[in-house]
Amino acid sequence: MSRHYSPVTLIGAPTDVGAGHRGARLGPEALRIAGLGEALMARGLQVLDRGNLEGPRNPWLDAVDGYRHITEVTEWNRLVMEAVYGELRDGRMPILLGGDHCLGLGSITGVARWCREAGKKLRVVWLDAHADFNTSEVTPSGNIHGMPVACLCGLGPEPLTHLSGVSPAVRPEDIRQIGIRSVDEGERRLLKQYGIDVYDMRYIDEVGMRAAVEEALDGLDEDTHLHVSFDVDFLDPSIAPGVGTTVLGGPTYREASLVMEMLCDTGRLGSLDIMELNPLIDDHNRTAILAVDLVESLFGKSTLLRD
Ligand code: 5AB
Ligand code: MN
Ligand code: MN
Ligand code: MN
Repeated sequence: MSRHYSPVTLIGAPTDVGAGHRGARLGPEALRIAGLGEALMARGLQVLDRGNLEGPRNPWLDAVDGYRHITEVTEWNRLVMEAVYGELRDGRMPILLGGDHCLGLGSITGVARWCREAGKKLRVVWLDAHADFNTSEVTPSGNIHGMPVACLCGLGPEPLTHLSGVSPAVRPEDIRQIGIRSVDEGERRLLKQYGIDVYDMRYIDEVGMRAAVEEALDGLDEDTHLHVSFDVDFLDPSIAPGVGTTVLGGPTYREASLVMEMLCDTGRLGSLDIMELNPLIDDHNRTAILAVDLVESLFGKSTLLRD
């Protein structure tokens, strides 16, 4: 299926300031070396690689008041928000190369800001083993990569919840989470309280990936901007070992390919994050190569022969 896409822009965000392991700062380079830009060009897309954003270094300190590195996390998110928003304003599709997933906050805040201005609806599909809905009170780690979805929904510290001045940046009902299988206790309560639509692995086992994704995409129309936030730990660690926080029991290669193909089929993809890749704990860059393969499916590569 060929489809018209806006030109895409790669934006590297080389930091692990929100994570519990160091190494995700090397994610953008690993994705480039795995051939992300070339693969998209081979699919007929116009690709501009803007190189990497430059933000504060990771001071690697303990949590203060339930947060690690909140100042640095805020600055990185501000940079990401401006970069993502700027691309959309210029009619381009931003692809954020993480970097840890705390930056999903800046990316989606930038997307939401643009959607408000353009009069578009927003649907966020969050592919992850984790719900990333912790707060300073309930976090087991203080790592802010476990908090971006809560911050997007207005729950969190002011500098993070008000990155664009508007809070909540995203309405909870515009978010769908797929692949979830590791949720902390307090986090579970908050997810319920905020009514987040979670397609956890148990549900996927029971109804199948196709039905889960169909439900998650229900109601998408031509006025909807689809943002995909792809935490690579969404995938089963047997195929994707190169992430800091692996959780057993994730989607197989076929299931993940199906998700990407179904997201592609909507024709509404408007922005993408590829996050949490940590080449230091990978095996010869295989997780980056897999991520590139799945992104190709998101942009139309398919094994489907029947119409
Ligand atoms: B990721 C954990 N819930 O808050 C926490 O990889 C893990 O962006 C968070 O999904 C994982 O520390 C964050 C235990
Ligand atoms: Mn995540
Ligand atoms: Mn995760
Ligand atoms: Mn992680």
